[in-house]
Amino acid sequence: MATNRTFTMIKPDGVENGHIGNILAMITTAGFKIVSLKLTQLTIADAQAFYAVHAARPFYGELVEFMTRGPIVAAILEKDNAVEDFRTLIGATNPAEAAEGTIRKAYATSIGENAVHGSDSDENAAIEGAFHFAGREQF
Ligand code: YYY
Ligand code: MG
Repeated sequence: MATNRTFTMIKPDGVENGHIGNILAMITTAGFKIVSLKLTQLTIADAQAFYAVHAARPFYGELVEFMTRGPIVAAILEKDNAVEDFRTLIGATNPAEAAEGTIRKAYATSIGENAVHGSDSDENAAIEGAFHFAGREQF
């Protein structure tokens, strides 16, 4: 995958609360092109693997439970400087610290239920995109 791509999920809270359309609109308005998109649901094994880097953290069990409780939207996005610009668009992990105009400021309800995921590096964007999408699903 090219390094002008990032990977995102609209998390179960964002889907449950009816924010899919508004969040995708914020993403495309900010200049990101959607190159892969689907509604899906993570199994426990999927969520454990996706967040394996956090396995030793105290919130890991809750995170896995939360991420598997309902459908998510998975997407690969393309834009110059995609990873960094998307992290700016989503805002801080804790919505209490998220800047005005960010997706988490608008739609996150807590540090755990924070509406969206964004990859933290080009390398992880490629890994996370491939976790969710076959090559023929990446346009
Ligand atoms: O990349 P980002 O999602 O902003 O935060 P991470 O530090 O990678 O943590 C992943 C995920 O874990 C976060 O979105 C919510 C949850 N989490 C939590 O529930 N409590 C924390 N203190 C830190 C993270
Ligand atoms: Mg992270």
